[in-house]
Amino acid sequence: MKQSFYISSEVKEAIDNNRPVVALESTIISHGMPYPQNVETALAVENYARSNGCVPATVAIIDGVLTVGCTKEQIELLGKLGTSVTKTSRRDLPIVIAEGKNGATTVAGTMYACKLAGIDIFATGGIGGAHRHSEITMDISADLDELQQTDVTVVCAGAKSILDIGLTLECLETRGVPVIGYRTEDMPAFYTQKSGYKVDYRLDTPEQIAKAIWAKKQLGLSGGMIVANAIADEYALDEDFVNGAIQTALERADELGIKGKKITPFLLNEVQLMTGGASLKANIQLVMGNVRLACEIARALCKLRGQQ
Ligand code: PSU
Ligand code: MN
Repeated sequence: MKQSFYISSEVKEAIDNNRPVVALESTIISHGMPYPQNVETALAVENYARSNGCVPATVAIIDGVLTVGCTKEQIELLGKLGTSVTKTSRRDLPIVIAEGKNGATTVAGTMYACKLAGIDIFATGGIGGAHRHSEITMDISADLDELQQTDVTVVCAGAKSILDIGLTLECLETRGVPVIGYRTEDMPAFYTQKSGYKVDYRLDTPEQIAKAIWAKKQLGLSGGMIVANAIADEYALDEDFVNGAIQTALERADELGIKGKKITPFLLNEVQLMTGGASLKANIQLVMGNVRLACEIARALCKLRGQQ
């Protein structure tokens, strides 16, 4: 029978030799941005990581194989296929693999692949979380439960306010997931630097973050960590402008009765259509910023491991 899991030799070699690796997810490619900007961004991010002494590991399911370290051609395929690729969270993994399909892994799906591969750091745009009214609908992303159990640090620009960020932070606290603000006390809201909520801890250097990851490992404390890295000021969008678009998107989703795994991609797409090029540009820039920070943390962590 075909193997269900594949790790590229470049990624494997880096892990085996304590060289820094940064994982990247693929739902952001297929469901998070339009073609061709999705492919351009995914490839630019990989190039950036390489030129910064790190090995990028884009994760996706390709023809039924959970792949850590996709090729350029595979990234192009995922970008072109877009939302016709199955969005793959933890619960979707076995079926997409058994059916031999292509799957774009979410934060949860990617974290699980990182665990199998032995990758500590993963950079993305925004995480899933507790949706608005989730106290009634129970629509809370599997990303949060994955963060509870899987030992991977996720560098993100916070969560979009399509979610209830306050409830998301409560869920993370319950699950024992530290939320670290990088050079900020504020929980960022993806397109904007502030959400109105605070992070748990502020740390100002990649070395301090690496130390926290290392301490967690030494204690055998399972579960992940969030590093919230706010979008750079020059790329941040106007709060009222974004929130207006989000409000309209939420009303549309309600009218159309969109629920379940479709709701996040629907809201992302609506907001992107309403805010046009500005939000796409912001999205691309914040991902780049997160990869930059993830590379620095990955390098600092390798240094700590090397000293053992
Ligand atoms: N939020 C974004 N961009 C994204 C996602 C969330 O701003 O691309 C994607 C991520 O892959 C995340 C997933 O893991 O959506 C969460 O989906 P759900 O809420 O269905 O778990
Ligand atoms: Mn959901």
